[in-house]
Amino acid sequence: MSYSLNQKTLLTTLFTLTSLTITTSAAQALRLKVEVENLGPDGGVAVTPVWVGFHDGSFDSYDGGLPAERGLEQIAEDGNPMLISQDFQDNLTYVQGGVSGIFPSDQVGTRVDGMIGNSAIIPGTSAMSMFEITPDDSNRWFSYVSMVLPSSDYYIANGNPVEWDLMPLFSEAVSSLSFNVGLSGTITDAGTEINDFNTSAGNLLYPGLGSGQTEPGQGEAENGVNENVGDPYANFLNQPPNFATDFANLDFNNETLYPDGIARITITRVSVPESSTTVGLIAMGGVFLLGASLPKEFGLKPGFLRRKVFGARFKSLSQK
Ligand SMILES: [Ca+2]
Ligand SMILES: [Ca+2]
Ligand SMILES: [Ca+2]
Ligand SMILES: [Ca+2]
Repeated sequence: MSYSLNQKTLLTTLFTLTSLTITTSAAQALRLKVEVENLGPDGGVAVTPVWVGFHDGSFDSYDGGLPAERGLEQIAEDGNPMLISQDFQDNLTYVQGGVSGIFPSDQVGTRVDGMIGNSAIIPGTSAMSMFEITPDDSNRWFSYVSMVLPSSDYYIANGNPVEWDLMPLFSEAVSSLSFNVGLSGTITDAGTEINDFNTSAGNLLYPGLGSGQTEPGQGEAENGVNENVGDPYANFLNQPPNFATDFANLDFNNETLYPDGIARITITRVSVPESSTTVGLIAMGGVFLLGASLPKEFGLKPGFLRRKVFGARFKSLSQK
């Protein structure tokens, strides 16, 4: 095939522009791997796929002593991150000026969020996802929320929006950040659902606990506030006989059983993305993992959306 001079000029120009686009996006985005490992003992508590968000410090998921807002309630009761993700992407926050509610935030730049894992992360297992973030103030602070299983509305989360600073990763002072979550005394009851094994979630992971809830949102309203959990299952209704002995390893506040908390989160700086196409794929990955993470009662088989939309390539990028 031959080209006229003008065609050659046009092709050269297009190539140069494409290269510029790729170079620009490569310089702006930072790829991070976020891994969650369940550190609990055999028969210990599991966590639902972990919702994570990167923001400018303006997203506060909860305050102890205040009521839980809608997205936190949904993930704390059903492990479903759809609402918290939507509110996060809409630049909202759940606490402002010492009051809980649905408030617009003053987020500067674009928030990034997504999920780690697509099913319960049980003791001895881990899950990871890749994220493309902007390494400046807009994505400087890391937040996480995940339901503790089995429970009616227990969760782990950072209530302080500026607890986890990624600036040391951005500046390359360190290549990874690692911290333990769900340490004794820090697990929270959302105060939205009465603690009851007849309507709790995650029971099927623990034979002998009964079937628990059969659809999302099942359980009596508690009308309470976010509060740290004391004796984990002491106030659960419909406790099976021999609960204390048969399910002893569920006591997440026992520091002998959980010396390092329930889980460890590790955020690692991976590499500069190869092209703007890769950036787009991974940015969407978080969204589709939301679909893939939905429990069976939502009518979606795990991985359905992921396979349908991205095929094997997306799987290799986002999951292990
Ligand atoms: Ca807070
Ligand atoms: Ca509820
Ligand atoms: Ca409760
Ligand atoms: Ca429930």
